[in-house]
Amino acid sequence: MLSKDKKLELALTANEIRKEIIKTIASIGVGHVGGSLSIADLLAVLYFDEMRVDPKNPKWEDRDWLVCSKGHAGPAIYSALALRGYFDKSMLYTLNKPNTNLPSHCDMKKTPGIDMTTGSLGQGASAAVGIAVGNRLKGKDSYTYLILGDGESQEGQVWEAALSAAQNKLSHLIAFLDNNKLQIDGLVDEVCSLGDIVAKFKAFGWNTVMVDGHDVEALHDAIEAAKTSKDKPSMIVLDTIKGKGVKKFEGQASCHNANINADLEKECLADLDEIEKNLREGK
Ligand SMILES: Cc1ncc(C[n+]2csc(CCOP(=O)(O)OP(=O)(O)O)c2C)c(N)n1
Ligand SMILES: [Mg+2]
Repeated sequence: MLSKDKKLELALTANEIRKEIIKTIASIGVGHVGGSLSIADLLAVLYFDEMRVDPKNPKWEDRDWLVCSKGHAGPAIYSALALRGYFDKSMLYTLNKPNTNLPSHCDMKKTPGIDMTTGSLGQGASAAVGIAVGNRLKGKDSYTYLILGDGESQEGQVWEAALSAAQNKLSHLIAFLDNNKLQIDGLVDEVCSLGDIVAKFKAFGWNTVMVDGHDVEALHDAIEAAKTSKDKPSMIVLDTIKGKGVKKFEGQASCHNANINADLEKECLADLDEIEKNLREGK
């Protein structure tokens, strides 16, 4: 459970992350907006509540690690990192521009706070397993967090990693599957359905639950429960909406990699301002 104040604070932070996602993508005119907006609530809970990190010392040996395997959601991670104080917000507006340290997909050699380079779908799952094994070998109690897409989970590599995590009893690996029902070409169910994804991860030997991925309290509670696991990795399946927060984008396959011009930016920010107002008024 979260206090009422903390719940409001995290929901407002998620909304701020969404605003930064819109502004940074609008600054270059195009980007992976849909799958960035769908994980904003998760990132608020991770970076502003659950994760043991030090923004002034991003490589701190005792930190918790985050692998965003759906590396095209870079703009979401960068927005969260900037708000958390890893770097100045002004850097966000270099997104994907020449010589930037914020390429559209996550790059651990460029961005403070990025723990693994990702973008080739599926690979982050194996990397997270390796990081979790490595931290355990070093005697660390750090958690490794992993964010997967639902379309991404059609990759065979995700399931090899899932087997390996269970075999190695990686209780400090906590994964999230952003079940926003859409991939590039349309509905995941129509392209190649994941079926009963909760049952599948359970069958692979993971603690598995499904939660509302836009409810900061449900996310917090699920992560706290996952932290009590003794011998299994945990998979928290997030019931989410691609493009969450912007009326024009919500549930639209076309928001995967969308153009945002100045007019659309204003429209998106107006939607998010309305959400902020409602949150502050307790609606
Ligand atoms: C191995 C690989 N194949 C294809 C791509 C191109 N690609 C980038 S994002 C994407 C769709 C991913 O869908 P999903 O995981 O559902 O992402 P989200 O809805 O969260 O944006 C694809 C096919 C890639 N990055 N890597
Ligand atoms: Mg998806």
